[in-house]
This record gives sequence, structure tokens and C-alpha cells, in this order.
Amino acid sequence: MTSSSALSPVASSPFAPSPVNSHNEWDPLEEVVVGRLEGATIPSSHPVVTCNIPPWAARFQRLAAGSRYPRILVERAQDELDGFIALLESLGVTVRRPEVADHRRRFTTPAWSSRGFCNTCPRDSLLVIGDEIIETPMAWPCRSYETDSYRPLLKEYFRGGARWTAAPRPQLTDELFVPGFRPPGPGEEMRYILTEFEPVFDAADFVRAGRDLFVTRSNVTNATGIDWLRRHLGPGFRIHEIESSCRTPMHIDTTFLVLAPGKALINPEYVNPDRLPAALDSWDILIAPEPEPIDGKLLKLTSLCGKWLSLNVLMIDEKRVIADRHHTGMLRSLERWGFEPIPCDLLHYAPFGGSFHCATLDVRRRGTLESYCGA
Ligand code: ABU
Repeated sequence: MTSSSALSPVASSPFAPSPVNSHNEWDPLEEVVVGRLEGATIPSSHPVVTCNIPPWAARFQRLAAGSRYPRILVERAQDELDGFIALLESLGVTVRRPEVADHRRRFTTPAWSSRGFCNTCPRDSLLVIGDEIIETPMAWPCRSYETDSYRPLLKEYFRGGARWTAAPRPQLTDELFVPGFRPPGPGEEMRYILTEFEPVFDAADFVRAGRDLFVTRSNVTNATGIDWLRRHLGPGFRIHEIESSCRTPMHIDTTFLVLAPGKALINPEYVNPDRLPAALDSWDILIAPEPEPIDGKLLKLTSLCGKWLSLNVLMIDEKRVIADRHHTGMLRSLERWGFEPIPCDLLHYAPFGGSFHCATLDVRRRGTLESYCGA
């Protein structure tokens, strides 16, 4: 082997367009990673997981943690996921998938051990900012190795010219978690289970609008994590916090989404439109309608999500948006606001962590880095 081939792992020219290129939530979608259900394992009963669910559900979960999800849940979700993938492909979008992984396998660090969870939601563990793809420092111990199943893709993107970064690996020792944490009750001051021991964040607590990003603090994203990303991205980007009154916040994408230049969708139960960051002063704020109730006890009992998954839509471009067929109020509102909703089914993905936005990671959209929030 010559020294030049040993030193040339990047297949493309440094000037070739990166296979990773996504600056916002609405440029025309070219390539997307869609999560997988195979190997899905009920997440651990660590307090950072169970603090987000009611105490009765936490007791049930403690018994089931580390077992495979029941087939009855997986099969229904798989049918819907297959339909979603077929829809994306019919719209000309290239769909990529993580590898199948056995998430039941136990892993051990010097401080703790856990089984895994699943790779249904690439939106949580990977953050794309332009040509950079960042592995996020996740706060759930059972998700620590989740990006391993995306490694073949990450290596391919890197070889194609993308920048590939992993945020500092969190230790996830007891110092990160408030002992005996209880979510605040209605009217109580907001508090979170996370201390500021080290930076942690899930990518799904951020949405991107070019040079402006919006974030919610949550039970998986602390202020130090937000600071880490702010410093990492540098002065060319601004990160604005969206205040959420959700008592158990986890992920911005059922609370606040940017759909198109100058158009943001908010969940009126959690976000006060009068308390949005000044960066949004000239934006149209679209108030999400009340979601349709979910039928079916099993789905309600096993969902890892709240009722506002109706907001968890995926933009194909500035107009076309994939939204859940069940949420007819949202479909009608999207039409009224000038979008072209494409109804699809994914309600049964809720026990695995989300819907269309959660289940995807937009790796490439046709567009450039712009500023949409004034000077
Ligand atoms: N990305 C998961 C959203 C969870 C929820 O707020 O219901």
C-alpha cells in the first residue's frame, strides 16, 4: 500500500457536494434515514426514563424493561412503517435504514450496565447541521450505543465528504440525575431530572431554520448540552430557547416545529405565543388544533408519547407535508395555512417513540445555508 492511498480514506474530491446537506426542515427532501422496529426492546426503568410517564405506567414498565416489545405492537407498527417508506419512495426520496441490531444485549461501563432500547427514532441520536452529522450525547443509559447501528451509513457519508462528529460521551453516573426527582405539578416552577454535571442532549430537542436553531430544555437536554452545541456551531448560528410548560418535556417536535420560511407550528398547551423568542417576531405562528383522541386501550397504555404527536409531521418541501391520517383537524389546518398535506398512517409507532418526524432523519435536502430570522 502506498502512503498516499493509506492517507486518502475520503473517496470524493474535497469539492464534491457532501452526501449530507440539510439546513432546515423544509428544503426539498432528497435522502432520509428511517428507523427500524426489528430488535426493539422495552427501555430500562432508570429514573431518567420513568420520570416521563405516570407512576402506574412506571410500575408496569419496571416489570417489562429489557424484554422484547410484544409482537402485537411491532406488527401493526411495521405495516404502517412499510407504508410510510413506500410513500417516501413514491415521492422520489431515497430512503436509508440503520442495521438490524439486537437491543436486548446487555452492555457495561465502569459505572453501570444496561440493555439497549431500539433504533426507531434516528431523529434523537443524530443531528444534521449542513454537511455535518453529529452523534448526540444522550441521557438515557439504554440509548448509549444506539448510533452503532447507523455506523455503516455514517462511514459512507464520511467517505463521501460529510463531516462526522460525536459530542463528548457522557458518563451518565448518578451525579447527572436529581435523586428522588418528581416532575413539577401544575403551577409549580419548572424543574428537570438532569443536573448540569456534563453536557447531554437529544437531537430531537432541536429544530433547524438555517442559521437559527430552536431548542427546548427537557428531561434529556440540559443547559450544558445546549451550550456545548452553541459553542460547537460557533458565531454563524444562533440557538433560541422555546419555553415549554410541559411538565415532562422530552423533544421539541411535539411542541414547536418550523414548517417553512416564516411559518412555525406551536402546541398551544405547552407554548405561550406571547413568550416566543424575538427571532420569531416576523413569523406566522400557526396554532395546532386539538388532536383527535386515540382509540384503543392497548395503544394508549403502551404509547411512549403524549397526545400531541399530531404535530410530528415531516416536510417533503415547503408545501408538501406528511401528516397522520387520523389527525383530520391537523390535515385541515395545514390545508388552510397553504400547505399540501399527504395523509399517511403511523399512529402505532407511538409505543416506539414518535411519528413521522421522530422516525426520520433528513440527511439531504436541496438547499443552502440561509438566515430566516432577520439580522
Ligand atoms: N419525540 C417524541 C415526542 C414525545 C412526546 O412529546 O410525546
